[in-house]
Amino acid sequence: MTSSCKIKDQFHKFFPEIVRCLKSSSTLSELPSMQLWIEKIVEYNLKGGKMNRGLAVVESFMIFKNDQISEQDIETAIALGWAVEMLQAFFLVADDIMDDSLTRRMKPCWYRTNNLGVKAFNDSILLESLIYQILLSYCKDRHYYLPILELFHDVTMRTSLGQAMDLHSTPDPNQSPDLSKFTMETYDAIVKYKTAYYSFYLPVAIAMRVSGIQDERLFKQAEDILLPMGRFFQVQDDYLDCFGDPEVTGKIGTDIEDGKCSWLIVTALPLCDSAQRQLIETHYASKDPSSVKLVKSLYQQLGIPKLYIEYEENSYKQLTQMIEGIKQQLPTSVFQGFMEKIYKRLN
Ligand code: GPP
Ligand code: MG
Ligand code: MG
Ligand code: MG
Repeated sequence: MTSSCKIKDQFHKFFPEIVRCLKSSSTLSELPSMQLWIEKIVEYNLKGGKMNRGLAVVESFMIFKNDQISEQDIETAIALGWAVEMLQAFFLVADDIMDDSLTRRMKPCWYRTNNLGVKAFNDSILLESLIYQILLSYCKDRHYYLPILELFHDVTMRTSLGQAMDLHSTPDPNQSPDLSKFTMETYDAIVKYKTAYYSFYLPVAIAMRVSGIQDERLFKQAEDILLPMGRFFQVQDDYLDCFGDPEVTGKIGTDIEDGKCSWLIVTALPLCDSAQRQLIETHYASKDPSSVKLVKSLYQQLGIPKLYIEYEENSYKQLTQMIEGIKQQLPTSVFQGFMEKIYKRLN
């Protein structure tokens, strides 16, 4: 087994331990039915994904620490990786309600199961609270407990600000979209906050804290690479929402229907003539499948798929150069490893 397969295997094997630990918390001792409910939410919403974020905590930690690692250290890093996956589950349960999505990880979205509907909103709060149970159980006495706690709080705030900007850029139901909101500047702000901090900066920053790194300049240098990498990842997500295969992505796209400020629309608008702009005014943000089809064929006509491939290749080169630029200060394999996982991804 290669070392990355071994880490993956160890990470997955630890999941039942996390569930056991959460169920046995003293807060739940008088609530057996809630122990079962928590097990059910966690099983449904933490499994079946790529686990890139959680695994990145463990893989980065092992690189930062190099060879002086105890089994107990690895276990703590794995538990923190699961805390990041818990944060992700919290966001996804809530995001799918807000985006009116249908499927996630090849299954119906959680809010579409068990007759939940908006009641699933409470489960997203439960998932969030479980992050802090994991931190308490696995690192309360460590010197990095407080910095990591603050990191989760800060990143949650930034992500919900990004989500707010994402939601505010979409039109009200049955209204035509305000196309002046769909600029690259707005897009950059949305995706930096809603995706990059929690998906890229958070896992690496946790690994740095656990490895004992305290120099704030190093955190800044890591952030300067990880935020653009997060943007790159969200551009891919936007592309796959429209042109990906739901059998591979595990989710049916909704960005056109929702009227999202996506990379595709902000790239398309400056290329439109007035008739094409009118088509977008009329058909963007409509749930009608024939409208969605028209917008997709306009994207094709404007050559958006080709522009996407160029963007992906250029960004990869640029990010690789940026990673090279910090090799005296931070191990490049942390960043390059993350990059290789997402370049040319189809899911
Ligand atoms: C990705 O947006 C961003 C998130 C999932 C963060 C949500 C934040 C909250 C505070 C709830 P997306 O809607 O494009 O993701 P997906 O395509 O996976 O639905
Ligand atoms: Mg969504
Ligand atoms: Mg969303
Ligand atoms: Mg998306």
